[in-house]
Amino acid sequence: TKPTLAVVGATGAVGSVMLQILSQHADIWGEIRLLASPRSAGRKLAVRGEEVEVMAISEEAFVGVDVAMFDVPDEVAAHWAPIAAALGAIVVDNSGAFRMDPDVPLVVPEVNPHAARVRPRGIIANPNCTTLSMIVALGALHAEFGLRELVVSSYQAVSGAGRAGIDTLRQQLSLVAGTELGTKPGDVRRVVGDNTGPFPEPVALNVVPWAGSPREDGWSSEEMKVRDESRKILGLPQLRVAVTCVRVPVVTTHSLTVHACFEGEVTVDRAREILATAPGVVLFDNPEAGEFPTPADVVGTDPTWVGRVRRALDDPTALELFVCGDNLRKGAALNTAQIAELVAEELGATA
Ligand code: 11C
Repeated sequence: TKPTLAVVGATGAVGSVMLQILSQHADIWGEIRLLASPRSAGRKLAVRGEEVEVMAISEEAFVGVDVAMFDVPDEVAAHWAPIAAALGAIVVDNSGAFRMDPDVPLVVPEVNPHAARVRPRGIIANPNCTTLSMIVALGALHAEFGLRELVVSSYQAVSGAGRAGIDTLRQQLSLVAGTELGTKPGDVRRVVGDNTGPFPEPVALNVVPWAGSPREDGWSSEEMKVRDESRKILGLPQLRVAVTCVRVPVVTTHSLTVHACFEGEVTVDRAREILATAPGVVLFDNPEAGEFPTPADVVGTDPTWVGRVRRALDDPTALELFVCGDNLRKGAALNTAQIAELVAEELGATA
């Protein structure tokens, strides 16, 4: 019999992409249960071409579930994932609640698939969307060149902050459209008012050098996640990471500039070969023809797109890259689904 899957957080921005992906991928699942907060219970959502009624999360709802994909706030995951695991489900969790737990593997199937098999708590964590938007490309380069240091800046889409982030950007864009705003200090802020949603500053006509919540010494939670998670996924606990996370007025697809330093000298030709052949990576790099990835083209696609590959001018061991990845697909729903499929395969499921 095919395994039973639960999608927990089915109504969110990531949850709805999970349902699209389940409808597009090989149909390896038996029953698919959709779970969400009691507020969303009773709604009907389409998956695999059928309408399925959303149930409120409860212990009973997890009985008989083999694999559960979670996309809910950290505190909800912290409460319900262990309950689902105790009831026999293998949980694939996209919150930040378990990622750094030493008894929970943090998995990117193209980089460290073997890690998914060792899961003493019955929970596998899915990385943060910013880490995921670059790590497949970096994992491929690391396998050949040996990564020593990363310096990255992110250009993060508003859907990283869920439906509230998308709604906020759309409302702000409608307030500034057709105006001459953006020419005087504070003019955008005065029109947007308090309507900054999950962001500390207006995001329309702006860039905001902040994502997440404050951590020690001026760092943001998002920046700490990029550092901690990259180290864990690549198995490099001492990796030197410098990172600045920035929000930009893009709906979906995170971008990053990456300065990656390796153990020895690198060549652009070999780096391009690696990127062009790595599973899950598309090399799109011909600036003279105007070809490099941008969020407007990458959104809705699965791979990590890489362009602007250059060797650092002042360091023959370093590469400069520009990377884009759909933060709701590979950055969240797709990677979660890929992990769930690895587990299903281990349980003997076939399409
Ligand atoms: C953002 N990456 O773009 C964040 C959202 O740890 O999964 C995802 C937070 C997380 O705002």
